[in-house]
Amino acid sequence: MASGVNHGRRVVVSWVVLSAIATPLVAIFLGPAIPPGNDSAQGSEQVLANTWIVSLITPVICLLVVFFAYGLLTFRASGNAIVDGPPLRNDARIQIWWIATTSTIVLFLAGLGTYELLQNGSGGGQGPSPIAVPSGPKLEVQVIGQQWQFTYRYPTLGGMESPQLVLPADTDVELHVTSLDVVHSFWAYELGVKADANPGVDNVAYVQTKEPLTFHVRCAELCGLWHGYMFNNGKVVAKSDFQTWARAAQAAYAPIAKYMPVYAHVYLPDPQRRAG
Ligand SMILES: [Cu+2]
Repeated sequence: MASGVNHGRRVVVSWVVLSAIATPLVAIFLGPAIPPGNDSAQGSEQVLANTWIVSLITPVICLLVVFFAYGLLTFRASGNAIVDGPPLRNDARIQIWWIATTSTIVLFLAGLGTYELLQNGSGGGQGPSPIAVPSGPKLEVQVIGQQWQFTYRYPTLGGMESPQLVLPADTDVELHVTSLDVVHSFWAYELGVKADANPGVDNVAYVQTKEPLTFHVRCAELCGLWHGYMFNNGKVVAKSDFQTWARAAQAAYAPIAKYMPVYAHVYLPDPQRRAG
């Protein structure tokens, strides 16, 4: 423009000011409020990753908003004049800056995600042989999907089955997720765990519990007529309460134990014994 106004500087200053205000607000108030919350180690990792992501994209969004708003307000044509400015092409400095910045952001987030995955394993299900296995002892619990409820088996408690997922607090848990019929998805929302339950597949997911709480379990894969009713509550309880619960549940389970298949990581019908 002939007015001598430095539009580029105005845009940059507005962008820096807006970003300096918005980014801390997003990092402090929005990021930590994003689900699933801090009720497990994996949940906390997801909250941390989400906080980084929304904080890093805030300046990018601010730039787009400022650039768009400034362009609309400043270069608005008046009257009936249809005038176009000179075309702008290829600013090498801006292109290099843009590519370097966005590449750095993407690589940083990939590095952060990989580091977190290797630290605590994933609550997302990593197939039968996970790359990232948390160190230390783990309580094995099997999640079995079937139309239309989840049941849970505890191999360290004699292969006992329970209709409710009960876990001890402050414990590393190794979930083995499978299905007896169609594809389901085990989703323990507050624990930050969601893993596909496929027939014939042992899908391993990890969760490190924290404080006692009641959490929601839902099926997250359309699995038939009553999919919408495939939910119940699970519980994280104090370690001593877990022992008490386990003894009571084992006693309740005892009469049907002899009808149950031996604990295994998948349960498929024996093809030699098909009824035809
Ligand atoms: Cu379902």
